Amino acid sequence: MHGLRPTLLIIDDTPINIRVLSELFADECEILFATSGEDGLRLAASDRPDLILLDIMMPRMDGYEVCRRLKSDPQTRDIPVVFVTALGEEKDETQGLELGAIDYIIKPINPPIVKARIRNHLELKRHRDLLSAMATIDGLTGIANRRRFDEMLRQEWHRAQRSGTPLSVLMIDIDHFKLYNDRYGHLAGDDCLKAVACCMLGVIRRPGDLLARYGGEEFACILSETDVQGARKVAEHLHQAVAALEIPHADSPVSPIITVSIGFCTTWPNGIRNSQELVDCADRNLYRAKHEGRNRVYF
Ligand code: GH3
Ligand code: MG
Ligand code: MG
Ligand code: MG
Repeated sequence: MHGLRPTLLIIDDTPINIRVLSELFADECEILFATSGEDGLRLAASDRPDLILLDIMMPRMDGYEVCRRLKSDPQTRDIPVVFVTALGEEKDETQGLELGAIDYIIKPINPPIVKARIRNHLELKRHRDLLSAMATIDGLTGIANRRRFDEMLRQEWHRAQRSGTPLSVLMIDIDHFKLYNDRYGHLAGDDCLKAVACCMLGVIRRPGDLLARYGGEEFACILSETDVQGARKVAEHLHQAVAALEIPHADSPVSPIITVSIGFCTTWPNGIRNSQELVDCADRNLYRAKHEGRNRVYF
């Protein structure tokens, strides 16, 4: 969804058809169009529209083939496709729906009905996008959750393997947080987690990097294309930024304010063979940071 208005991609080789459909939706959608299947596929991949209106009879590549390709590409698979076509036989419609289209509209169209149907499909799409966004967000802090972390780590691991660039993972754990809850109460503990997450998010701003709540009072961070020196800078920045919040923690044995311990690991030169080893190594370093007195970075 780009901004507030959904984006509609119209693929049809006949310009007058594109015009009719564009005018029908111009007041509630951003309109993209293509006059060939090939151009339509390119636009679908680059602009990720919310819905595609697809003609069937087109030279070179017909709408069925376009739909087949859209549905076989992970990047475009989830975009709902609605056929809008003059082919009105039962076998045509069956084929369209079997290819994964959510609807099949036969020309000449009835504008108010088409408008209402597409509006309903867009509403469903909006709900689906919202659900999938919620499935990757931590409910308390609003940052990415463990599921999102695992998913992105897998992607970044493969990207780093392909490009030969380093990849770093940081594990961050609040020091003596049980004592904080004991002293200030669980609700204050929740507020503290939110403040720490928000503050660290202000540090992890580079596109391609990710800060996630890994569980409880533990956070994890993926730094793509980042070597040991780069990761160390970020870790120290995070460590200082949390301290700068100056959240009182009167019972902490290491400091009168909330602090974090951070362990990190970089793929190279540590001979890391897979993404799990990278996390395990960062976790071992976090353990060492704790063991050596907390409130520090270890790598
Ligand atoms: P250490 O310095 O070794 O990490 O000590 P710690 O007390 O932080 O670690 P420990 O694992 O013993 O305790 C973690 C605490 O974090 C206990 C748990 O109640 C608290 N915690 C985990 N998740 C939440 C949460 O969502 N809200 C609140 N308020 N507390 C949480
Ligand atoms: Mg046509
Ligand atoms: Mg802790
Ligand atoms: Mg912990």
